[in-house]
Amino acid sequence: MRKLLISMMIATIVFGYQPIFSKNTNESPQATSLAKLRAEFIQNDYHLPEEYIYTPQQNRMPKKGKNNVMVGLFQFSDVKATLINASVIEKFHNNRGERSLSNYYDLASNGETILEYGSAGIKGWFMMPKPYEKYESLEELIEDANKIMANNDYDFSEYDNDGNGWPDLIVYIWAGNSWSVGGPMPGDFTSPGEKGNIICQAEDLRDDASFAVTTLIHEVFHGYFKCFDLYDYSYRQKNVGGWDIMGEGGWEGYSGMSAFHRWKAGWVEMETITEPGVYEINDLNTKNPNRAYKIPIPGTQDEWILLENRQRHGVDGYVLGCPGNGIVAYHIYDGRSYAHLFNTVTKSNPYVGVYTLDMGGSGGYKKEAMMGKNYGRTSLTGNSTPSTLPYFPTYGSKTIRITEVSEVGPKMTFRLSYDEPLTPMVVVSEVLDFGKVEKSKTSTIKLNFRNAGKGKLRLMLKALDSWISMDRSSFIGIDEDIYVTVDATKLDFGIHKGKITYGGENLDKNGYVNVIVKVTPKLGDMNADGAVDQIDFDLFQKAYGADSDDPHFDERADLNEDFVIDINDFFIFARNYDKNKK
Ligand SMILES: [Ca+2]
Ligand SMILES: [Ca+2]
Ligand SMILES: [Ca+2]
Ligand SMILES: [Zn+2]
Repeated sequence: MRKLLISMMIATIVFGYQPIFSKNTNESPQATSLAKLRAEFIQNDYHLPEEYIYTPQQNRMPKKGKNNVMVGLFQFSDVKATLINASVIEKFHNNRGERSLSNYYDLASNGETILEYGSAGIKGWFMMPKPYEKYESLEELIEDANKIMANNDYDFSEYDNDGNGWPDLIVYIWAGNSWSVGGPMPGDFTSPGEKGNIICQAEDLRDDASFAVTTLIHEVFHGYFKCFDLYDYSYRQKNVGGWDIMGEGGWEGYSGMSAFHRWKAGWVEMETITEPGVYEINDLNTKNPNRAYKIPIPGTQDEWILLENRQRHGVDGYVLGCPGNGIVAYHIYDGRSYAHLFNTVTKSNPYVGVYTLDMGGSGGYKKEAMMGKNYGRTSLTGNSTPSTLPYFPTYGSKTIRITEVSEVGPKMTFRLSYDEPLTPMVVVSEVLDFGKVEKSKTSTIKLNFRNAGKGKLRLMLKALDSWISMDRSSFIGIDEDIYVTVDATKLDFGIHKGKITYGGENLDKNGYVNVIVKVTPKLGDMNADGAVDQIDFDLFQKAYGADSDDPHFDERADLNEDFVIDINDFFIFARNYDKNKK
């Protein structure tokens, strides 16, 4: 056995074990593959090293009115463009009112911020001076591309708002498919460079997609408008669902923009309201006033409820747009500064910056989060699920009560009032995620219930699924921990979702906690035949060295679930190797 392990070890080293991460202080988080970033993040106890947290350079923000973006298209003698240049250029701008980068920002800003492309326009495909196989780094590609632009009548000062003599935003599109050609070809990439921001995108980002305008829009939002991702880099939860192009919804084609990000970009006013009364709220995709409200959560310094009225047209009609029409509520937490990792769950901070309150309880991309009388979803209170309760409750504070939400339309109304916390109010995480559990095992974790109201919580708990059990089914207290166990022996391989419901005499309605578990074979048993043996090793070896962007990536070999198959996975594999097999 020992000998076998040593030979396995040598095999892996010969494959080329690479350091997970090369630290480069000039690189932005987006400059690094997400998979690698995630690996670093998990190894560092769910924190990113300082050098990956960067501050936006506000003086390179586009101004109101017209702004020039410098765009170039490049191909190589050995990697030629497949699209004609006109089909790429029309993803930037076209006169037919069809989807384009310019059109998106025109709509999102209601005409306040216009993106144009300078007097030289968009040209290419320019032929790069060397074949692709001769390029070793992205920097080398960019340097040659810059020279080509300068030699083709691009006046860099036309693209310079901050007066440093360099374009504030450059977009370079590279012929080829970022998966199949390998080498330094970027997929999608944004970097706040020393002189200006640069976005590099492959003509064909993924195996089956031609040049995607929504990816370009997303990257420009990072690179030019200094907005951050709203999805959770640890992938533990969905935060905004389908309601913002910077969230996980972008992966599914939801390409609308929330009031939160339009406010960050300076295109919508956020009106703070605290007085009880009936308020009007207008379609976010209009120029009308009263499109977004901030309602501070009493008893907190930095938590608020954001209300907006979404209607599926304008940018909310792009591709899948937003999931539906109606008032959408978010829990905003300014306790995290708006920067990279603003919306990522960490061990020290389980609460994210922007979280869509999923009033329909549909989960996933939160397709039924919108409220309206027609949906029967007319109230959001301290006792609803989800609720207006703060993440960090202060004993005895008032709670926000949104009621009487009107019929859905471009002009909607709601009533704001406050509840005195005379009764107990449950604060509990909506998701209890067990991660991976081997099929032969059980796993137990703690679920914390806190009280934001007065008096003691009296709760009855019920697991709706036979594979979930709890150390007790009721309690009376203020702050209570329940130990929840999942029994993977009762389940098939794969992801399972279950529910724990809770209710009490003083609550408006029952609440629930979603339980998630991924049942796996014994770690290393890649073909799930009950043994970790030579067959598995052959499979493991094929995937070794891959990250999740790599076609050789095999999820079954990523034993520590960090989206990179490396020496750490190998250690787990070796530990589990079946000693009884040859
Ligand atoms: Ca500049
Ligand atoms: Ca096996
Ligand atoms: Ca791994
Ligand atoms: Zn992003």
